[in-house]
Amino acid sequence: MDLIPAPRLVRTAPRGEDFVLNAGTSLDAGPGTEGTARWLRGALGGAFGVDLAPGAGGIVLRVDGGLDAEAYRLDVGPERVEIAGGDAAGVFWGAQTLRQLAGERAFRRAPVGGREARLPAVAIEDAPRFGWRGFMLDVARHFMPKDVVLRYLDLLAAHKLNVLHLHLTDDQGWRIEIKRYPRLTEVGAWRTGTKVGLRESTRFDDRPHGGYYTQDDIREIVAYAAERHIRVVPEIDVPGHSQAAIAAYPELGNTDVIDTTTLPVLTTWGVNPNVLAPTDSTLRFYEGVLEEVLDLFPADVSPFVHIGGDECPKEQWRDSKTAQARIEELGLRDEDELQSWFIGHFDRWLTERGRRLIGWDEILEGGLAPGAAVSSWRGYAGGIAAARAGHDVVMCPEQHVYLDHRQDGGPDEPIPIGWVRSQEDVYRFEPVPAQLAEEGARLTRRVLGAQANLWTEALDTVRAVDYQTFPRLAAFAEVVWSDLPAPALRDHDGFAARMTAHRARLDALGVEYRPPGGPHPWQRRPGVVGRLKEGPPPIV
Ligand code: TNX
Repeated sequence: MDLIPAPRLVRTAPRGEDFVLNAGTSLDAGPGTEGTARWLRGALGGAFGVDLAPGAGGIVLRVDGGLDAEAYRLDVGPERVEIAGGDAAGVFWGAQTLRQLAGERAFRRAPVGGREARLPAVAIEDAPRFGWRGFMLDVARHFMPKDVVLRYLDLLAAHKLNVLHLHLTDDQGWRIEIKRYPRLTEVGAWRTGTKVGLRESTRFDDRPHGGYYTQDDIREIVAYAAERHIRVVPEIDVPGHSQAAIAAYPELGNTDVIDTTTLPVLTTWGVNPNVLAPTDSTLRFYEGVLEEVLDLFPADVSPFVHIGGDECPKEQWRDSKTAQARIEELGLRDEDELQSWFIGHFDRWLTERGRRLIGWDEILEGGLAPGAAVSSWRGYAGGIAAARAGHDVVMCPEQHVYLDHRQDGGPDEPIPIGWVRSQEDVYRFEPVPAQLAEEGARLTRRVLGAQANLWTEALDTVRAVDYQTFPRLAAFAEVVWSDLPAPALRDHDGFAARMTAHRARLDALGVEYRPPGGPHPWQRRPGVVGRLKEGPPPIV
């Protein structure tokens, strides 16, 4: 059956009879399963040209309060297929497994080779290891049209991932319409050109790049995600990575240090010294932004709001009389504490509105705000420190799950970045570091889950995004969903064997993953300079 991610328990019936799905198959959807019924009719209805009309027997969907949240049972017999989920999400994850049982043709949008599918007789019991099974897509560095985001939501659902973190703002672009500040998108959503490659690369295209999501686009994305039991976590990055906003509203920058009116939306990459001014007017401006963000991302869909906090160089604050006056007035020790004050402000502001702040692990520096959760990206250390201090953590160490990093050490990888992280490396990623596990369940529980992050400095098309993301996201999905043993004991050979069937599913979906033998000629980018890190990544 080659299911990915692997379920906890699979019992096959050796002489059991297959279930035949065809035009006569009915769908019996119990209370709370209507969304999954809609999804099944769309997916299987398209793939096999069947109606799945309401009726008894056939495919039966039920919520069963006796099961845990997100857990499901799937029973396939000759007469009926029953999915029982602990909640609506559990039923939906069961339906994803059902689709895999129906074969690769179930991943196409119209029938090829007949309007019938055979599902093997089987009994499955399944539940996720973590509640936060995330993927971050950087739509700021290269904008990805709305359709790409919706397609990725489908791909996440197919892998039982349930969080999409959208990196919506950065130096190189602002991607979300904010009605009260129209220049954020009029000016901030596009740049005049783009540096091709990283660091030492001297190549620029002279091609304008841009795009943004209207508020209705965002509402559609959020609703589409919710229908698939995926939470969308918006990221508005402050106080660093903000040059697109400063280009639109120069008063947001450190105007007593540089002439911010000349700052363009950035066309290059890297850590950027042009950061927000730590003033009351900047805070008010971003409260205005966040008010609209909260309206677009309702609390029940997305309690967490990501405010970035990463890579904020402090030179301008050191040189700024205004920033220094602020430090003195607040009785702070240094610029790190000033950043902590900045983040703390939004922690309180979000908490007052029933939300939770999450930020990159730099928000630990200068003191972590009381309600904050941490995306631990520079390694495990930030996450461990945060968990010990009683904070929730999402593990996304760049040493393991940065999907912009190259998949192979050979010369053919397109614009090679970072360390070599193969499918097998990702398969052996462990979200709960030994130090925390040893300290017991109280700390282990602080690890909400993990996230694979895709930064797009070098990825200018959905094709390039597919290449970096797959097959590794499938390995990641199994890490966060399945009950795998310790990394060294994981059966990667077995996983790789199942990936043969899974690649056929990805082919049917039209995903341009990296082939096991290396990139197709058209997936290479000969001559474009990347940014390598050599050797095995240090585990920190
Ligand atoms: C670090 S991860 C960044 C990003 C870059 C990424 C490239 C993080 C919070 N900041 O701005 O895109 O490295 O790998």
